[in-house]
Amino acid sequence: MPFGRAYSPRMRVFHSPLHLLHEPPFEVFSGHPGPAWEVTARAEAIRAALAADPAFSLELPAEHGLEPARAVHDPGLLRFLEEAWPAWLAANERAEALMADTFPYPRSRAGTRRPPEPRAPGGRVGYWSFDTTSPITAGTWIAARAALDVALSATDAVLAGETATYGLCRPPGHHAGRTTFGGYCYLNNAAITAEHLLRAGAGRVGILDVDFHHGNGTQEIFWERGDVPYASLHGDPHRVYPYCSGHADETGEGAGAGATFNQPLPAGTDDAAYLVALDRALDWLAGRHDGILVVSLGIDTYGLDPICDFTLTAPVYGEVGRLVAATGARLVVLQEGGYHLPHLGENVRRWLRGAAGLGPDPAD
Ligand code: OKP
Ligand code: ZN
Repeated sequence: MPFGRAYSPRMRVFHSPLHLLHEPPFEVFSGHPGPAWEVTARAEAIRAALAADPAFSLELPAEHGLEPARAVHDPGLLRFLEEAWPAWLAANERAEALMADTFPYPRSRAGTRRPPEPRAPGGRVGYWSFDTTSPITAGTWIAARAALDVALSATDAVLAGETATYGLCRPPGHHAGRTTFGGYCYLNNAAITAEHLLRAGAGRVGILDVDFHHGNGTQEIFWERGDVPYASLHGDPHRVYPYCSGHADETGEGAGAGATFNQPLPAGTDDAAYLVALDRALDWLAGRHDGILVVSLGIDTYGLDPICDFTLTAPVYGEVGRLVAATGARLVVLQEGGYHLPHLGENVRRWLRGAAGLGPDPAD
């Protein structure tokens, strides 16, 4: 195994100020154009909470280039994300954001040929995206690449010997698929991380997705693969976004048959019910990986989250972190969602303190 032994007394946290360049001005959801929920203040709140706690050391990421992303995403998607803003700007002098109005939906052209990628930026964006919550703005590509560098730097630290590291990724990643972006996500940080670990010789890499939403992109990327088992607990897609994936009978196909585990949960899921579901997910993952878990960490399971409907309380995050670390796996923890700004940083801090075996801060 290519792992080193460089232990740090403090948990290494990676973050990048470049996320500030991604400021989606709006999203369209449930028929309403409204303010974006995925805002810069989210990552700033998390960074501030961790910076104030001596248990964590904050570091900037190292640049990794696009090769790791190419191992997961279609080169056409990466090319589009890179070119989209300049092309849109050239065609629209006062452009605020780029978002699709048309999706080349496969069923609407059944029996006809697969359409070529459109040339107009306004058509191209629908070719590579799947929803109306993820505008592209001037700094989106830079921020998405920085979030990936954050994830990969956290990963390299684990490969060098750390037991658990945290990547403060923004924008998040688990909704982005091989050929599609959406759900506030442009590059799938967790999936690229898992692939990066595989290529470093880590053996099978498990992904535990505890964001409120199903990680449809991550599931799709590893659907037919047995080397990256994916377990997710999330709001039931019969009720909530992303609506079309995350049902319990989705378990993978081909070489990936049985390597996907979904637990859809009802509205109002509380701490006790959540811990039961977590226990099942950890049981399922046990023995399916070779000692490293990538965690897609969402705090949108919180009772006060403005766009989700579980009722978790702050102390449970410490317990979840503790239980995940108690599996004995090394952890690369990557930030996904979480939208109640006043408590977001504290809840992430509790999770990570639990994972570091520290228990809650006596000041809490
Ligand atoms: C991203 B992540 C509800 C807005 C929902 C889409 C949700 C994307 C979630 N008012 N918008 O998994 O937290
Ligand atoms: Zn979420």
